[in-house]
Amino acid sequence: MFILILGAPGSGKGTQGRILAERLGLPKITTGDILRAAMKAGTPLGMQAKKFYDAGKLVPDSVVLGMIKDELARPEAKDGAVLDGFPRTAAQAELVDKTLAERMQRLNHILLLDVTEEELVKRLRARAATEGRSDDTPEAVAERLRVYQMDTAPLIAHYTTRGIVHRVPGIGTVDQIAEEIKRIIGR
Ligand code: B4P
Repeated sequence: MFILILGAPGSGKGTQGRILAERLGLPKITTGDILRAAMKAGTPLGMQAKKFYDAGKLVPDSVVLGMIKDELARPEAKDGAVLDGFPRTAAQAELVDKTLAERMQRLNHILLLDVTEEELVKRLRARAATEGRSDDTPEAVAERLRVYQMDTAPLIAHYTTRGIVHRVPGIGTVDQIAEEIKRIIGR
């Protein structure tokens, strides 16, 4: 089973993706974590990504598409995965759809975490104070929210036509939201 967790920055994709992947025994593929690790290690991917990442912009598809292809090709992901942080653009969605279709697979569920902008900003501000992530500055957060609306939110319409999008109220405790996801997926 392939499940995509979709939502604005700070909507809780990482938190809920982790819980869901553990419960279903699926690998979680998180493009943000992969990019952060690459930047930390100073690999060519990390060096290419850094200036976009720090500014809150999407790392260009020309850089990210190959990485996504490699991740989906990993043996652990052959029967399913929780996708956190991608697809995020039309080109990424096309790559994911095509790669899975070639394997006679498809995205089964899309969980759209619905959180107000006010709450998103509050959460990211709190995380900036504790973790100091380089893209949690007020300027980068504003840009990430703008980019989400412009590039990623249109994917909702793309997948809604397939009837696989579930809107999940993303405000409440982590456990309450996880329970709601369990109810929606049915396990
Ligand atoms: P990501 O790492 O994906 O970051 P994000 O979408 O901004 O989400 P984030 O991790 O911050 O928040 P989450 O929803 O998990 O991407 C960062 C950057 O990497 C992008 O800007 C881009 O540059 C690059 N990138 C990544 N993927 C890419 C791709 N496919 N293509 C191109 N570029 C890409 O929320 C977590 C926060 O909310 C935490 O602080 C958590 O404690 C809190 N939280 C969770 N649940 C909560 C709850 N119920 N109540 C209160 N707080 C909660």
